[in-house]
Amino acid sequence: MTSAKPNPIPARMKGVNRAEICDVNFQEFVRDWNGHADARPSPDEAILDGSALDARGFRELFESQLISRHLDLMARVLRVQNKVFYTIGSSGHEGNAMVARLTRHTDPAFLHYRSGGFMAERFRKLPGMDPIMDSALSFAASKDDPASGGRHKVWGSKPLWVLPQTSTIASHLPKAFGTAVAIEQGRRIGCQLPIPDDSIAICSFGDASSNHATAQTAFNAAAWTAYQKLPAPVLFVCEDNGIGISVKTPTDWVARNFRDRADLDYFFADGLDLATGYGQVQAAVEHCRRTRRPTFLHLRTTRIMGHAGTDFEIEWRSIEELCAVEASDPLLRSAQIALESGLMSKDEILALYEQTRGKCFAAAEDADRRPRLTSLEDVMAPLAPYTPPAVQAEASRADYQDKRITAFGGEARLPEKQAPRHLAIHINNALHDLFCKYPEALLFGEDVAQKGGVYTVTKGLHKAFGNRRVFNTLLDETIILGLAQGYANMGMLPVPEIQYLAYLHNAIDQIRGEAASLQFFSNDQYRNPMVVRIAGLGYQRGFGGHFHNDNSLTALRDIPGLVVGCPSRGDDAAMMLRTLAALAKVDGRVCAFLEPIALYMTKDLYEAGDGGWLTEYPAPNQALVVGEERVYNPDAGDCVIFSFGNGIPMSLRAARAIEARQGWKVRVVDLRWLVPLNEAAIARHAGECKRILVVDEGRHSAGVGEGVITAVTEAGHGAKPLKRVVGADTFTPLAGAAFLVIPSDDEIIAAADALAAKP
Ligand SMILES: Cc1ncc(C[n+]2csc(CCOP(=O)(O)OP(=O)(O)O)c2C)c(N)n1
Ligand SMILES: [Mg+2]
Repeated sequence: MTSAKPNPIPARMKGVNRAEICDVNFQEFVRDWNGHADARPSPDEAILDGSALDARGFRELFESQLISRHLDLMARVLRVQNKVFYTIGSSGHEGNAMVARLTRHTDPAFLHYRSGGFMAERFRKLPGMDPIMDSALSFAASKDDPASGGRHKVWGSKPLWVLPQTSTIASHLPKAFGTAVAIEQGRRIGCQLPIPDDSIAICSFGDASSNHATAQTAFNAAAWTAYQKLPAPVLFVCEDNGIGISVKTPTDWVARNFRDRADLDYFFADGLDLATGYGQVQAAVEHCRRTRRPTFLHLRTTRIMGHAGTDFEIEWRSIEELCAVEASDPLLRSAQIALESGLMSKDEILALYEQTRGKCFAAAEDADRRPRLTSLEDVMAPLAPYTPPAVQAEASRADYQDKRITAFGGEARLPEKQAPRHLAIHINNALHDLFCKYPEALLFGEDVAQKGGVYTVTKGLHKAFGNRRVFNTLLDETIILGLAQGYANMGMLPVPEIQYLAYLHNAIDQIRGEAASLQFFSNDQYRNPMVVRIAGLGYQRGFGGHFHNDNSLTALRDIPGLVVGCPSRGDDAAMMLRTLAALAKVDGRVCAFLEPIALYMTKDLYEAGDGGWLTEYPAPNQALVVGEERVYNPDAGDCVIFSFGNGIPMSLRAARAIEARQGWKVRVVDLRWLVPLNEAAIARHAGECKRILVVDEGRHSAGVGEGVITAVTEAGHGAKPLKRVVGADTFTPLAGAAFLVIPSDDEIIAAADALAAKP
């Protein structure tokens, strides 16, 4: 008896360069094929018996697959020559081209980095576009890259509605869900959508990514929505290749995890076989478009050529396993279909293969000769557009008087005609105004609707503007911010609320990595303007602990392009809100409005009953200038106190005491705009005053105060007597102990004493 031995693996197959091996495999497979070929089908005939795909469709999909493959092969070769700067490829995933074929170019798409086949196929939807050259320019980080202008290798296109993604896995799912919801909501609030009303949002991702919290929350939110019979036409496409970098997904895990989820409708499609998979993908797409329900398309793929060019799989996987994976290459199956159906001869396939290779290399060489980004100015150009005159004009535009009169219940009840009020009331009034001014504005978050927010700041808005514009979300900050991006993508003005600053942090990537980066990575072709309201900072009496008194805004300070405003009084808040909304509308900016909770109800400044912190409501044509500080006692020059938020009333009280103790005249500067800091203004005040105090209610490390002192020092005023009064590097404890960790009036006065003691 002879025992069956596995065929030995030929030496050629044991090479390190798996791209080269897959390349040769394809050619050998075609050359060695000796099956039966049917008579050539006509273009409208099914490519194989029983297939939903016709011959014309197959031929085009096959071409898209080959484009995607050769872009990968080209990248592997030219990376080592420094002509290409990205090698994460789509090889093994090319079947995702079917999803593109079966959807429209106006269905917004948020793509996995392996969705090259999808991209190549979507290019067919508009005449005159060149998938190879456009992609090559992105691979080469060329300034001419139509997607990102050379800032990253992204799948992106303005005309094709592919919004470029970062490579943080799963981070795009919440905004894809948000976009799906926005497609429906836009119509309901009478907002003209930039795409057809029956569009769906598409979002692709890997199997490992499907486990990520950010992905899971998007699935959950979609199901939560569908459960309530609300439409959420999002097509989640899980490109399941069974592995994430080097970690295998347990066999059948994706099916097991998603097949039976309530209100997330599961479809499977074989992405390795166009003839079989096409009808399966079609069923999923049609279901999503028709039912407007969240749909999970489990697309079988494989991963060949490793995670990226730097992943030498041969070092950590057995050669047998590697060869088995490579044998499942969907391009081999496509070649087989082309041959068996009689659609193409071996020579035709090989010629198409080489011709596509030639085009990819030629495009890459051409791209390499194009200019790259060579100046910092160029790099940053789309990051934070700012057109001051237009923003100012928009901020002070007050052509909605009739609507406000209705909203406030009559001319006599307009807020500017009322007695001075405190911060919470003015924010509430300003939000009413904002909603009159922008019919496309939406306010949403936790408890913001009927209850009017935990501090009643949004009270009355739900009643005045209705469910469709003011609504509670499910309890998830990531989704709140994902929704915001979706609404913005569809042309609305989202005003999401984060209930407490402490709860921003679990979701901050939605601002840091996603919203704030869209203009950058799309070369300002896509914008997701929004005004995120965040209640925060410390000093609350009788309510508290860390989570309601988080005083660290460091996480917001270094987000490129973000604008953070923090009003300390009601009139500033109203005018700041108008400016932030204008900045969002005019320049597409992502803005944060940090509301100091402890000042919401503050009425007095120096002593009980003085009403010193009440302000008049500014008429709707008044707005702040971005970056402009408020100066108290501008002629004083003995000492300047820089501060913001709660620090302002404290500093004003302390200034009075300091004037009495030291005989100084004290200037107090409310920075108001915390990101970016107005360094020129800080330098000017520091230059005009003899001594400098910085009052920062944030933490000792990495707080706003550090930025102020840096600006002072860099402007050459570092030698002046200077002191910082700042919170401690600790979490905030409960009850009265909270006041031990944050600055107080007395500490400011003591700091001035210390300055006075300096020569
Ligand atoms: C939030 C986050 N964590 C980690 C990574 C690093 N990373 C990049 S791709 C990847 C694996 C993803 O696997 P899968 O979702 O299956 O996609 P595939 O690459 O297999 O197509 C990891 C861990 C990342 N990009 N983002
Ligand atoms: Mg995977």
